[in-house]
Amino acid sequence: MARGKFITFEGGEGAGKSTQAATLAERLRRTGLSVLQTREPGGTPRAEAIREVLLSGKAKRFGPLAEAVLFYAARESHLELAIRPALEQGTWVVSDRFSDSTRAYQGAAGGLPRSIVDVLDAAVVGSTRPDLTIIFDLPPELGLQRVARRNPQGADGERSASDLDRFESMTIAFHRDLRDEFLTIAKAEPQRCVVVDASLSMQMVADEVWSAIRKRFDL
Ligand code: T5A
Repeated sequence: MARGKFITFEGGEGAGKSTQAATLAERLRRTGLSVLQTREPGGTPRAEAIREVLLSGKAKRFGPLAEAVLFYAARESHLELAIRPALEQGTWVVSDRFSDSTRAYQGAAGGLPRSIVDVLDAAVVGSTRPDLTIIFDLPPELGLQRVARRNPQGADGERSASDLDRFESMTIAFHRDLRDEFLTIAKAEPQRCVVVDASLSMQMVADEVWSAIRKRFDL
């Protein structure tokens, strides 16, 4: 049986990855493919438990190395129990975030040396690399506005910092570093990565994603 394809979505906050992952998974299913739509951190009970710790901010005080180790602990479970078995059964995997997020968030923006992320990646991910990575690019101000609109307001109608998670609440400079790093990754690996303009309408972004999929795979 042919191995499934492994597609990852990457980008900053509010870039529209979750929305587009659902649209793509549905579109692929309509072609008759079996599809696993998943996310990081998450995708298995153990990884979802680690997600709660990370996004609550409880691990922030331990620094970017400890956070990166936790992201890779979640990724190891995700790969072992969900991604690799699916790919082996011919199922296509669409993952909302993967290793490039650690490179950008804990590495470039968080200050963890790239060499350390590379060691963790080699140990956990090994050869299970994405066949295609779509990078959703948009100005961070726009992504954060979308997140703010989506998040519920308090009873007083005001939005407090506590409505935002560990990474959404970082400075704008942090989010600009993220954007730069995702574009740097795309430039360094053009055979794997395609950048889409995530500031467009949902329909236009979906069309760009589908066009990238059709160009890369024989569908
Ligand atoms: N992280 C993750 C690390 O630091 N290291 C790692 O190794 C990994 C794997 C995960 C956090 O963990 C960090 C990164 C993240 O901060 P999360 O909640 O999964 O947390 O965060 P995100 O992946 O950023 O998910 P978001 O839901 O915040 O953003 P999405 O998925 O990019 O955006 P989406 O689709 O939810 O859309 C956001 C809002 O915008 C609207 C949607 O309806 C929604 O309301 N929208 C649009 N509006 C206008 N035009 C469009 N084209 C739109 N597309 C979507």
